[in-house]
Amino acid sequence: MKYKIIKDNNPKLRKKSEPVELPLTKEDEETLDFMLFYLKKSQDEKYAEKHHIRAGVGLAAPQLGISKRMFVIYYPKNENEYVIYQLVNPKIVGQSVKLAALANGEGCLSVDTNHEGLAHRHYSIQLKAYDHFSKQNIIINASGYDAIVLQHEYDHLDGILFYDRIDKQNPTQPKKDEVIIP
Ligand code: K3U
Ligand code: NI
Repeated sequence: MKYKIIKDNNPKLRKKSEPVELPLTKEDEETLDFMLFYLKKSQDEKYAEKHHIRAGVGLAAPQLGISKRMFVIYYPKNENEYVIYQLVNPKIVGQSVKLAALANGEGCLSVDTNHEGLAHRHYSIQLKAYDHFSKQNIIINASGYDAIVLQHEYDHLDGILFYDRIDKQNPTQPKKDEVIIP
């Protein structure tokens, strides 16, 4: 297998990733397409069980040991729509003062140990990127769960893991006016 998800004991996961040259090379396109394929398959219960993989809603290139600023997001928005992005050189250009965290904490395909606690993030963000899925530059205005997933993946590009954002002294204490997402 050409691609393998690396774990948090691998120092590559802690590196700041490099910007990607546009237009994309065939190799970068192949990586982005593999990441989308992987996420789709990971959400197919039978496939995931057979191949011993965990379900994920996002995957960043550094998690494959590839130090490039790209990540992919794939999850159902409602009964007939999916949130699908294959983002290249994303940049967060705006963020709310208001914070948010998932009530049950976060998980990560590169982290096998349990890290309980609130991972504090911005409640809403504005992000600019080139999207390989729609083949255009896009601006995403996201809030709540959508913004949390984007920030989790974005963090991977800067070598940051979700448990870095948990207050180790008070792991379950919300910040002032923080939105706790069920
Ligand atoms: O959040 C996860 C999930 C899986 C199936 C259904 C619903 C949710 C699994 S963990 C996950 O998807 C990470 C993926 C990672 F680590 F590769 F980046 C992304 C993520 C987890 C939690 C909050 C935000 C993003
Ligand atoms: Ni992760």
